[in-house]
Amino acid sequence: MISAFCPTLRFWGATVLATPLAMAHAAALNINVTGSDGKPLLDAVALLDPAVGKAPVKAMADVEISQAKRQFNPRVTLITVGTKVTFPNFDTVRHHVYSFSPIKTFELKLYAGVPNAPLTFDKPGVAVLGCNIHDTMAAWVVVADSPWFARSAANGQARIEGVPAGNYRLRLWHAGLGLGAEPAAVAITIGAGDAEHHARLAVSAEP
Ligand SMILES: [Cu+2]
Repeated sequence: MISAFCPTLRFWGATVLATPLAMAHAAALNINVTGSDGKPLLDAVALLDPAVGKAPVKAMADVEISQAKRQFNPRVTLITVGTKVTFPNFDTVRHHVYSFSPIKTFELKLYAGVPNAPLTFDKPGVAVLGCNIHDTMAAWVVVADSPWFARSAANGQARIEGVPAGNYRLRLWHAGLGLGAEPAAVAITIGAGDAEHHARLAVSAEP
């Protein structure tokens, strides 16, 4: 009995010492995202909002959307409100990056290298980026107004860590859904342990 009990005590001692008090009951939400065909979906975005009120967010540092081989990299960028983004061009051709999206309308006129000033994304939502010269170039910037978010990997898994116990609404987005076609938010309760959620999105092909 004693030998089984002592390691537990040590485990809890280490956990409490290493973690701020407010995070003591934080857990993770694992989301498994598939498309219409049931296969794992890459680059789906999961945002967790408190059921009541808003949680403060901090701007992120050193975010870059580059252009190389006439493509944006990454294609989907997930940032918090207030984050500045730079758009370095590593191609020898010039690009002309723009967005007509209401959350961030801009134009970086025909340029090579790195434009002088980064752009600040100060409203939540999704901005669709294109290039005036190369029609096939497309990228998306998802701006989160919650500190709890994740993007799915190629295996369809997204993991939101450090979520305090409580009630939340989970929102999901994917570029293949088209504007305004996101599924309704889902109620999620986070307790002491990690939670799991499976979502099947009406996405039939990569955009
Ligand atoms: Cu271009």
